Amino acid sequence: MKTRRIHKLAAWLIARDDIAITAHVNPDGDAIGSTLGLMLALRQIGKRCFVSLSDPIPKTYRFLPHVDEIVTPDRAPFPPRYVVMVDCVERERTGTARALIEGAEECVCIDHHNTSEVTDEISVIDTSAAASAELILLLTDALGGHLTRESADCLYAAIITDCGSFAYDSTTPDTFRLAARCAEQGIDIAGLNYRLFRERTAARTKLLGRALNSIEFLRDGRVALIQITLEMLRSCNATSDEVEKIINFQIETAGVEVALLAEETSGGTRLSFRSRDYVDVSAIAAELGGGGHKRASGAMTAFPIDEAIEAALALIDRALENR
Ligand SMILES: [Mn+2]
Repeated sequence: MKTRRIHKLAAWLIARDDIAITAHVNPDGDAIGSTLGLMLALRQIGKRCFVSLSDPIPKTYRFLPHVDEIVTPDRAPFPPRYVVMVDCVERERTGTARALIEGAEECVCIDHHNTSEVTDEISVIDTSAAASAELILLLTDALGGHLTRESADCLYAAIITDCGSFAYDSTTPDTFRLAARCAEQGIDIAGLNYRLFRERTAARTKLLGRALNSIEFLRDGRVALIQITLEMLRSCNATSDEVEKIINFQIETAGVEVALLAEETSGGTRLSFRSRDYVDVSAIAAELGGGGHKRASGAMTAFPIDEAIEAALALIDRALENR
């Protein structure tokens, strides 16, 4: 089934040219690595194509090969006739790249998220893939291209970001098989892992220290709370980017069911939630005007930090009681 669809998409691409490749806003490792991987495969078979993303590339991914060639949609090198959306299916999720899609003759998707939106005959949606990059590798084969050290770097980076270095439920035997094919190209496995998951700026390390020092365990240790104030960010010389991942330390504490991280901003409070087993934090975030997944969610509120925490804790308490 999957193979047949991928061959159909490959045939569609082989018959076309002048292609833009895009992905969702706030691009992650899979969005960036998969779009670059597809660009390299299409260039191998002589296609004119480029990658265009609405938002800037986060620092973590800026070492990937060809990442400098990614342009914002207003700087497209030519008006594309066709667009491939990677790692998302909703046109709105591509941000300003929507203009490219609207100016093109046709747009298809290749994605692994659960969705019912796509009904065309060409797009490939496969929720069994741990990353869109798995599908891009199979598409590379179907196009008659081959992996290179550069495309393997991009696709391996994409795979390990989405499956948490083979730690998430989404990891399948195929994930390992496809990652192994990347490894055969001589990629720097330890180096990629370090750059994508472990390397921190000094500011981030300092902020982490202050944050962990201030952690509060509430509700018999079932709730872990961290507050990041503007003063903490300033004193560590850290930016909002550097708050990311601190919440993992909270939820990875034995006995904790819900982690709440409240970050003070100039316009209010950003709340992040994680849960371990049973609390649906997407519902909690939704009540505060945000959203996300059952185990990871967030909301931006206009409340000052104390009030935002109070509101979030009331919802968390209700969820813990309703178990
Ligand atoms: Mn993905």
